Amino acid sequence: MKLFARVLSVSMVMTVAVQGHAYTCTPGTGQVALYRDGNFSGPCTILSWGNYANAAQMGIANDSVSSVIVGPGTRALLYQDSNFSAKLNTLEGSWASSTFYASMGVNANDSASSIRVARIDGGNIATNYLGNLPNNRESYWTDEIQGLAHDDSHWYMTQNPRGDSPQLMVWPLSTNMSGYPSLRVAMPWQLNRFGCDHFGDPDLFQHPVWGGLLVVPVEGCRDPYGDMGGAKVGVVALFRAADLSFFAMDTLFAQGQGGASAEKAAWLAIHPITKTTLFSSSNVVDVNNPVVAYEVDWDDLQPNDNPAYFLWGGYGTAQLWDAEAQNYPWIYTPQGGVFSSDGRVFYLVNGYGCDTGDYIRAFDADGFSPYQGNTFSMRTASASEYGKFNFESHCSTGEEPQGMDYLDMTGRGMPFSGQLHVMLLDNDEIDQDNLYLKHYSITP
Ligand SMILES: [Ca+2]
Ligand SMILES: [Ca+2]
Ligand SMILES: [Ca+2]
Ligand SMILES: [Ca+2]
Repeated sequence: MKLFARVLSVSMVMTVAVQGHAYTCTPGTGQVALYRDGNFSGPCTILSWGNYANAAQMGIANDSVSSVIVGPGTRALLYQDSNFSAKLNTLEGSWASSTFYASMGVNANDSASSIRVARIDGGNIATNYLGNLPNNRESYWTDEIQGLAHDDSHWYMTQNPRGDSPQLMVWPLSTNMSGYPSLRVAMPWQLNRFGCDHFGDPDLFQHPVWGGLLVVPVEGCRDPYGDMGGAKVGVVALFRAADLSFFAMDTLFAQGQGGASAEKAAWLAIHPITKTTLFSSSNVVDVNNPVVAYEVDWDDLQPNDNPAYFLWGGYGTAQLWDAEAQNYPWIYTPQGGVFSSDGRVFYLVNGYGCDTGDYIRAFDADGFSPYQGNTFSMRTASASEYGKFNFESHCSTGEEPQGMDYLDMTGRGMPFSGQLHVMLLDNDEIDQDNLYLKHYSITP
């Protein structure tokens, strides 16, 4: 917590210092200014929309950039090597004004050797790492913690503690999580009877009749309709946000269509604009196993303890495309997914063990159509111990990304800041797992 408070105070000081400063290089719309020294000092250059493959083209000494001003509506992609190799930083800001990056982030100072300057052709991405809060929190409620969601007053979490039933819990939104959840309940009999054994990263839907519903992906259930020959399936379970009581369930019938596991469902995300499209995937996302979009029939939903048909689909899909690498990345063990509140950016975090990579990837989700095949193009991915979009993860010691949520905490007077909130778990062998909740903002 101390670390987080320190990060916040530094950024506030920086904001004050920025005001009233006269800059040698002032970028306009579609431009960036690169400075040799920190805090926008020393020799500088202004670059317009385009690609600059080496230091000579950038017009500034190689491995020298220490601060950047990004003009309105502009995105700067900085690379450690020439010819756009080894992504260093994705820096962008608001449409209305310039954004000031007074430093380059972890291990990224004096490193840039090529740069792309682009228009923001998608929503703003929350790539600015603020810190952990809670930081290394260990408690009965952090062991195998899995996912995060919110409504206007509360956080909701899922957990699969070792040697105990999967759990749901709720916290006031104002908490710093140094205490204990205000309510924590075990997996109910309506799911136990099917042998379900895992809660994933949830989302929350405000139902006009039934009130807040926590929407949870659940794994390892025997098919509740009994029409899959005893095979296990992933399901969606709904719980009343008010008391975490069971409400209804249905199967994620399209999981594993491309060969991935049909019973895996580690995350789901409800589209924040349509509110009737629910996204999920199995344990692999690749060209054969796209993210699946289910249509949710909220209107006919009734509270009951039987399998209920509320998920439908034609069904739409989202292929995840990496335009820079020109491929559909193989994303193993997705752990959390969420949309920005305007629906324009889709975030997916994955990883478990050093061979799969621990990444937060951000995709352009503009123009999504729920009944068609869609392509979400990747805008950037996090790095570990590098740059502004730092997702520090030590896979060799068992650290594992978990669920995520998107909520703009600006101006709420809450312990956290930022818009994107991502869990990391340390997977201790001998005692309870410790939780790091990482926070990312759109602008520094
Ligand atoms: Ca420098
Ligand atoms: Ca370099
Ligand atoms: Ca979530
Ligand atoms: Ca521990």
